[in-house]
Amino acid sequence: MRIAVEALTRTVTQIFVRAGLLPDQAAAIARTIVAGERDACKSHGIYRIAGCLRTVKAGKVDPMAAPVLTDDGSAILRVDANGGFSCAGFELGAPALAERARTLGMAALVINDCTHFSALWPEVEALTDLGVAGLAMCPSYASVAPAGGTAALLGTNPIAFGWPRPGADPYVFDFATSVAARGEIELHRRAGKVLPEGWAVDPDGQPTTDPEQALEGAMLPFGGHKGSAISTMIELLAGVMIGDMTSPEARADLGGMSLLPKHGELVIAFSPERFAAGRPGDPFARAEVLFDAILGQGARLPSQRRFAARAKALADGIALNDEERAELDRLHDLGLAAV
Ligand code: NDP
Ligand code: PYC
Repeated sequence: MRIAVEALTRTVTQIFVRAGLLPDQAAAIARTIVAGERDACKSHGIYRIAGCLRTVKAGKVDPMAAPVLTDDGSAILRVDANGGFSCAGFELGAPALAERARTLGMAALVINDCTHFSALWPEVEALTDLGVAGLAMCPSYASVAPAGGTAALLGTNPIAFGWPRPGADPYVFDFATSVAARGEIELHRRAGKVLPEGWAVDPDGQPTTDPEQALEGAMLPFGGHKGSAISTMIELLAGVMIGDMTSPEARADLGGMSLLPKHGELVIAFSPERFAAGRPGDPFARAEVLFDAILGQGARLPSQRRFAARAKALADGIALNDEERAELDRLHDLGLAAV
């Protein structure tokens, strides 16, 4: 069964409105979730709806929150999500962020006090659409052991980067700094599949391929000590530095990991033209030389798989199985009583 992107967006928006969210929040969340499903990023697609609703029902996120943007004219723009989800907060701040980066060369958007569940590529793509390069990062909740450690401490801490390519899809990467996103472990658990070796340790710190044990124990950082250091940097820049919660604090605040975490996010935008001013060559043309060389070796660019899935979904609709359709109907009809 295939469903058009617009129709799925309407359905998901209605689910959130019926669950008591302000229409602006509901629509922003629906756009993000449907983008995940459209681009074949199942770990942050419609499967996330139930978790969002559980977090609303538990009173851990404010369904009526309206984000507020504060702009003192400096390079740092601030959005207070006021205890709501991050999506509407990012949408509020993104145009001002891109504008400030064009004016100053670079600028940062700090989002505080938000519940965060989403992939970051929709955000860096929103910036490349506005003609600037973007870097986004956030903590999550303690679920990853530092390299050499045995217990959950760091978050799965995603980091995403986007570079605008005139006339082509942007260069975008977006990944968890754990070997895989926690959402992937959950999807393996639901499908009754074992995990690949090297993803996680059990509660005793021993390697495991059992998703249940992994969820109770700890995931591992990607790239050993290198991923561990990048993840720690994210805790510092997008937690400590912006005066918001680190992953261990977010987990303690939530009292577990069955709900979605509340913390902050840091998004930085750069104007390639401003940085390259006075230097030889056009930065966008020079970037294309690099991308051509990568592709010329038979390698693919990150997000190429996603853009291909998007093109198919826009042409033919998004494929949902019977179970997924039934779950959407259930969430729509029962609202918060479904979770
Ligand atoms: P993946 O490992 O699936 O993908 C990471 C990136 O690498 C993607 O940009 C992907 O592009 C690219 N890629 C994959 N294979 C190749 C290849 N062979 N050559 C070139 N590029 C490649 O991502 P993760 O599982 O680590 O993360 C999934 C999502 O989870 C992310 O969107 C992240 O933001 C989100 N997340 C969110 C968290 C939160 O707290 N909000 C926490 C952790 C993760 P492509 O998509 O085209 O394959
Ligand atoms: O997939 O690791 C994850 C995740 C954590 C919070 C939102 N997504």
